[in-house]
Amino acid sequence: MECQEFTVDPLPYPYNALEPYINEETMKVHHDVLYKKYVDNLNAALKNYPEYCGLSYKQLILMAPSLPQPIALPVFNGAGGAYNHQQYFEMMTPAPNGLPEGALMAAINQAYGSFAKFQDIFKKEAMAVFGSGWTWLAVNELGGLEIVNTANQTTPFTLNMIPIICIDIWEHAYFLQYKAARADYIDGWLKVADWGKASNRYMEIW
Ligand code: MN3
Repeated sequence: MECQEFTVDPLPYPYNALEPYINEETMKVHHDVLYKKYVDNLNAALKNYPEYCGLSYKQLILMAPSLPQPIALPVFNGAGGAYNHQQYFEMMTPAPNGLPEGALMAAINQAYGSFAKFQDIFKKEAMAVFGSGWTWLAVNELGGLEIVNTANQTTPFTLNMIPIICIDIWEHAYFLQYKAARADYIDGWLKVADWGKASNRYMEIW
């Protein structure tokens, strides 16, 4: 039986739907070219290794260090890049409700004092990413909320954390529109972050 290859998730909204916060040109290149490249690279790495057929991104990421040497790094980077981008595009929305809900809102208030304070800290962390990487809201091993940065295409899974929502801090995510103004891009992302979906995901963890 032929192994089912990984595929690019279609954008759940039109390319221009996040304007003015993230423009159409950025979304087209980011989704259709850069995200796709990670999926293609992963499929290419696994092509001659049918024994790993059917595994999820998470499973592949976690087992990557113990995979045969020629594919260990390509699988780690490919599955990580594919997963991270899948999350990034899925967790933005042209119709944001602005605020987390229910248990996630309660946990944010408890951990950070208020959603406004949380957003300030999240932005500071995202500004502090050196080189290419991601900023996440995640749940740590103790069940607590944590804002964490990951380098390149590393995911929170490697840190034993469960991802809730993420922002791509690679320059390709904003340079076409914002040039070097990362702070403005982060402000824009905060306008389109899907806190409704994040709230649902947080509920599903427990
Ligand atoms: Mn990217």
